[in-house]
Amino acid sequence: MPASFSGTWDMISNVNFEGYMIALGISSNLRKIALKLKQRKVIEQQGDLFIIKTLSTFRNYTISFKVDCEFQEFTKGLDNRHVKSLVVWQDNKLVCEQLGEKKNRGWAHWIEDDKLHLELYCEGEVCKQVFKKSANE
Ligand code: 1AG
Repeated sequence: MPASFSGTWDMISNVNFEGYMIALGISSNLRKIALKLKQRKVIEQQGDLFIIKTLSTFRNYTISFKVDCEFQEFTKGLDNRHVKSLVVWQDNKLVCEQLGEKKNRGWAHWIEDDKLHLELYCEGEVCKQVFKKSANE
């Protein structure tokens, strides 16, 4: 059993978010705002059921899914695309494939050294984010 992802996680690093956003076609004005944000993840996990909230002072984004069950995702407030998403376990990694207009798009979450790791993929760009458990829990 992988470690529980549940909890509130605060961003401590964000590498190549710019490259990922360029691959998604985000405008330079929006990228400038987005780059400054300290994102927070609030995750509720019950077995294979997940609610993942990405919070910031500028915009919030929430998805909910069950592992191994395909779902339609609309990336509202991000790049505003419709994708067909599927999240699976690959060992202790939660891996999502987002099928749509953009090639090789998806992400992977895992827990390592009490930190929440996230890689975001789009058309060969990789953004690496790390979050630590919030001080409030
Ligand atoms: C994700 O994580 C990404 C969640 O699905 C949001 C993270 C980065 C933003 C993605 C693209 C940038 C597009 C536009 C920039 C505008 C606003 C930035 C707002 C950032 C906070 C919402 C995987 C998983 C949950 O953790 O979906």
